[in-house]
This record gives sequence, C-alpha cells and structure tokens, in this order.
Amino acid sequence: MKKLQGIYNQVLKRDSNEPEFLQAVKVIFESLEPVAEKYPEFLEDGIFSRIVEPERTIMFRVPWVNDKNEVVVNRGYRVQFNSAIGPYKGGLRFHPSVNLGIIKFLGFEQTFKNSLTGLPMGGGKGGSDFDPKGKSDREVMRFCQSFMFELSKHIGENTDVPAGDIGVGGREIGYLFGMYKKMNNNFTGVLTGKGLPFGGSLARTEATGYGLCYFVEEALKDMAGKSFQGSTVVVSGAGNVAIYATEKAQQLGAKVVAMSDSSGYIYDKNGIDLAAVKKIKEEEHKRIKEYVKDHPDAVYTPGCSGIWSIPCDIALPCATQNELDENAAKTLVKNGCFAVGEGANMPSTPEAIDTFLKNHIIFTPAKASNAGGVAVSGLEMAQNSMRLSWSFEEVDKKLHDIMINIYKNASTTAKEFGYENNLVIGANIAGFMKVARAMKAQGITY
Ligand code: NDP
Ligand code: 2IT
Repeated sequence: MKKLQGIYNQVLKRDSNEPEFLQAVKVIFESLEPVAEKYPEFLEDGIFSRIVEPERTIMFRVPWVNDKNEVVVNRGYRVQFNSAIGPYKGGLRFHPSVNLGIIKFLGFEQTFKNSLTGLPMGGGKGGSDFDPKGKSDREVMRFCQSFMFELSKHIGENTDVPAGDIGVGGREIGYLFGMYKKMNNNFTGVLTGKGLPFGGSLARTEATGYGLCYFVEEALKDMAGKSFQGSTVVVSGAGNVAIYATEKAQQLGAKVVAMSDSSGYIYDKNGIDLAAVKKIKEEEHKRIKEYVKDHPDAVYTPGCSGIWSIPCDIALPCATQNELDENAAKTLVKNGCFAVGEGANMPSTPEAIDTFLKNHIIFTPAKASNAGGVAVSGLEMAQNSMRLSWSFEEVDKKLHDIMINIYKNASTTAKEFGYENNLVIGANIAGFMKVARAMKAQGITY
C-alpha cells in the first residue's frame, strides 16, 4: 500500500479492536491502490476515508423472556454503511460470535458486493449475539419481536432493507416481518427472504448457492476451459448457502464428497445424499454427524478445518469467515485442487488467498461469487414494488445473467488494470468504482 497507507493507518488506530473489519479494509485498499493512482480526484474528495466509516451505527438492548420465564438481554446491531447507490441492504446474523467488528466487516463488504450486482442497493448489515441453537420456536419469536421493536425505527423499504444471514432464515424473517407490520401498520417490502405467501421471491432460498455455482462455472469455462462436470467438490457448511451450492454443483455434474457444520465434517466417497442433509439440517435442525447413521460408507470427523485435507478439484467454503487458512490452502493446492469459490463472506484468510493466487488457482472472491443472494433480494424488492411475482424460472434466469455479468465485469476490470485473472482485484475495483462515482457526484454530504 502506498497512497492509501495513511488512511489505513487511521482506520487501524480508530478500529484497532475490530480485526475482521481491519482485514476486510486492508484487502480492499490493497486492490484499490491503482485506482488511487489513476483517479486522484477520489483522494481529493476523501472518498477512501469516507467509505471506511459507516454512515450510521445503531446498537441496542434486546431484552426478552425465555421459556423458563427468565429475562435475557442480548445486544442488537445495525450498521448502515453506505447509501450512495441505494437504500442500505444486507442481512442480519444471529450468532454468539457477533460483535460490532464482525457486523462492520460484513457491512463494508456488502457495499461493494451490492454495487457489483448492478442493482440499486447500498450496503448494511446487522444482527445480534443471540444464539438460536437449542431455543424453542416461541423463544426465537419473542427474541425477533423484541429485536424488531427497536430495529423498526431505523429501517424502511426506501431506507434500509434487512434479510437473512447466519442463524436467520425463513422462520426468523417471518417473525421479524410480522412485528414490523404490526408496529407500522404497513405491509411493505421492508425485509427480503420473506415467505412465499407474503411477498417472498421464488428462488431466494436457492439464490446464494446457485449463484455461486453459476459464477464458478463461468470462471472455470473462461479461465481454464473446465467445468463442474465430472469434478470432485468439497463444500464446507451445511446451512442455506452450502446446501444450495451442493444442489447446483450436483446438477452441473459434480460429485460433492464432503460437507460440515461447526462441530465436524462428513466425507461420503459415494457422493453426498443431499436429501438426507436437507432433512437433518432444514427439517430436524440436528447435527451433520447424524448423516453417518444411515450412510455406512460415510465417515464423520469432529472439528471443521480437516475438511480441507480431503482431495478435491473444487473447494467451496460456505460456512463462515476465516474458515480456510494458509495451511488449508497449501493442502488443497498440494492435493490438486484447481478452483476455490467463496460462498461464505471472507472465508479465506489473506494468506490463503495469496497461496491460491501464487499457485494460479482459479479463485472467486466472496463479494463477487456469493452476490446471488442479495441480487435475488434486489429482485424481491422489485417484485414487491410492482406488486407482482415472477416464476422460479424467470428469477433463476435473471440470477444467472447477473452472475455472468459480475464475472465479466470483475474479469474485464482486472485485465484493464493489468492484473489479468485476478478476480480479487477485479471485483474490488469494479464494485468500488460505481459507489465512488456516486459519492463524488453527490458531494461531501454532512
Ligand atoms: P446458515 O446459518 O444457514 O448456515 C451456516 C453454516 O455454517 C452452518 O452449517 C454452521 O454450522 C456453519 N457455521 C456457522 N458459524 C460457524 C463457525 N464459527 N465455525 C464453523 N462453522 C460455522 O448460514 P448461511 O448458509 O446463510 O451463511 C453461510 C455463510 O454465507 C456466511 O458467511 C454468510 O455471511 C454467507 N452468505 C449468506 C448469504 C445468504 O443469502 N444466506 C448470502 C451471501 C453470503 P452450525 O449449524 O454448527 O452453526
Ligand atoms: O451476505 C449477504 O449477501 C447476505 N447475507 C444476503 C443479504 C441480503 O440482503 O439478501
């Protein structure tokens, strides 16, 4: 870093206790050096120092009553990062590890991701340290209602439109929507990922995982003349993104041999029986190790990181941030893996990314390859505004087109700046340019 080092140092000082946020800013700033060189007006207008500071940060108390009639207090967050190109948009994460730094890294990344989709959406993210695991439906409902009681003051269909992320799926969005509607007496598309009977979009559930595979398939074709057909794939996670990435990879002719959750991973040399995984995770909300009970050839191993030691052609990390480190990256390379598609947000550490790029692995960064989820959220907003709903095939086709466009945009931009095949730099610059131009055009607003 040269031109942007000073601004990065300020972030380092101001946000020293937010390691994930610092990591995300560093990777973006390293990519944006050539932009700072080429467009001095962005530096003059303070675009870089403004873009790393959220427009607004909301933190609030979330008190609720559990099934034992005890009062529990969680902490809620909504970081409204950037509204230059549209209303704040991004998911809500409910996980005990949630803190301000994690929500800020996610909101920062979201700003560039949403820009890449080509749809008019700014960046935001929120969540809570609430842990939905082991909670009854009624506990989750009471928590969501209390969370929305405060959040509803800060969101709106033209202001900020939250959605799901880790620990927030259809059930939670339903409870959140119900409370918002009751408080505002307003039936509006204020959340995405809604149920189909009340304004949800077909293909939103599948969108992130399917979009990831559309993106990776295009990168494989364009960069190496390869495809999913006949390949061996390892997918980490067993949540929304992992399940639908597995489904699409299988449809495209791949054999997915492993999946995981935060307790451990399963390896099935015959190929993962996805219907069984869906039953365990989506219906029964149990642990992935249940899988081996009905699949005698499959093996369960406790711990998450070992999944990357399974030989594969394509790796799709779809669980959480920093789940794939330098050692794991080296093992993947050694075992002949030729492509890594990020489904989760920031799943690879910076050292792992370096390892992939140095070894000419096809590497698709999260903010480009997992943008399908928020893209279909954007399509859900469009359908809500029109009071219409499109068929599954229509939405899926639009999703496919958007993912191909994001690939082309990232790939062309990388080439234009002299970094051919480096989709990290390509996606970061392409995502940044639209937001920066919008910020510049709108002036230094107070
Ligand atoms: P889910 O809650 O549906 O699933 C998360 C999966 O990851 C679960 O298998 C979970 O295991 C595992 N996991 C969560 N935290 C950890 C951890 N600390 N260590 C190891 N494993 C963990 O979430 P999603 O599938 O929606 O999200 C997965 C990733 O994709 C996240 O990074 C999210 O930000 C990203 N993403 C999601 C989008 C969406 O539309 N949902 C869109 C774009 C990105 P366990 O069940 O044991 O907790
Ligand atoms: O990280 C993400 O892009 C998401 N969790 C989806 C956000 C959204 O608004 O659909």
